[in-house]
Amino acid sequence: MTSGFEELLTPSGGFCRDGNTLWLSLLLKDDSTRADTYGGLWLNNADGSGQIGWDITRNWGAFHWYIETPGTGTNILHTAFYTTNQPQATFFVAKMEFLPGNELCSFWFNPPLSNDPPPPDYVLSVSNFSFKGVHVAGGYGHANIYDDEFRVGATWKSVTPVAAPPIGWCNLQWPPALLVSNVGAPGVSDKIYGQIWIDGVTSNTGPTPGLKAWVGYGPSNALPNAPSWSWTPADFNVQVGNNDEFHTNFVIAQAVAAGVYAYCYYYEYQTNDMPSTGYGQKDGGPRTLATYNPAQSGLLTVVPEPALLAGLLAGLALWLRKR
Ligand SMILES: [Ca+2]
Ligand SMILES: [Ca+2]
Repeated sequence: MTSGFEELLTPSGGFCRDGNTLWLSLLLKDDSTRADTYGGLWLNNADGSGQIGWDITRNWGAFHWYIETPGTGTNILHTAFYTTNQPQATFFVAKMEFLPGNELCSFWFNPPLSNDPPPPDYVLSVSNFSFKGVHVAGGYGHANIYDDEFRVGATWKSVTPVAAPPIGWCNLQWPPALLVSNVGAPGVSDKIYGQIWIDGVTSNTGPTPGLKAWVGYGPSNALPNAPSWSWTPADFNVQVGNNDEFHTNFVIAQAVAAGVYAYCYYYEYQTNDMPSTGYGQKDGGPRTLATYNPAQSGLLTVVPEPALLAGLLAGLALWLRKR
């Protein structure tokens, strides 16, 4: 808020007097691998009686962001955005129109950044309320719930950041398939390479400040933002023309079941403000969750050691026979 906000206050000193509109935004992220946590952002009732209006929260036992009736555990909205153990943060925007009686609240999850708001993801009538503060909440177990870049303003533009330059192209460079055994000890895969191009940015020699990459693997029938995917940070490897190349290994814990998994790269370029992000698959991208193509992911086969040995012996026998 800049000036004149006193005019927005109710007689009891809360936001907002009827007839005003308040915008609010923040980044939410949950790195916890545990289900027994909760957290998010709550609005504190202006009369001091706890939370009111709505909460954006992650509830105990669920890996999604919710909008909740404060203090009741009753979900008003249940979003499709998984957040656990993922590098992705969720960008949340709320518009609160304070009206006589109930308020009209509109919500966006990961909206595209633009000069004007896109249509909201949800619009709700919320019981008459005003608030005096916000409560960054997290608790139970070992909560790793992050709130960042909290903004309050009078317009969409004042609470939405400027996006970083977009990712022009990115991929999973090599290899298209991997075989790892994790019996007796965690399995270490071959190096996995990925390349990315951001116009006028990655062409500078060496690593790009603010550019990060991860390699993830998970069930081939799940999108890469599902909590069943595991992510490993990748390191800058080498400059390849105008592209930055990253690389890293997977370490496959012994507990990971034998089977076939998908893998891909995820890139995030953060300047001052909103990061630009994208998934890298075999045929290049960037891909979003909406355009992610399972057929273009890498194929990771986790095999029990005896099978790997048997496969190698079979290959050797075939090779000997061909000689
Ligand atoms: Ca009202
Ligand atoms: Ca570079």
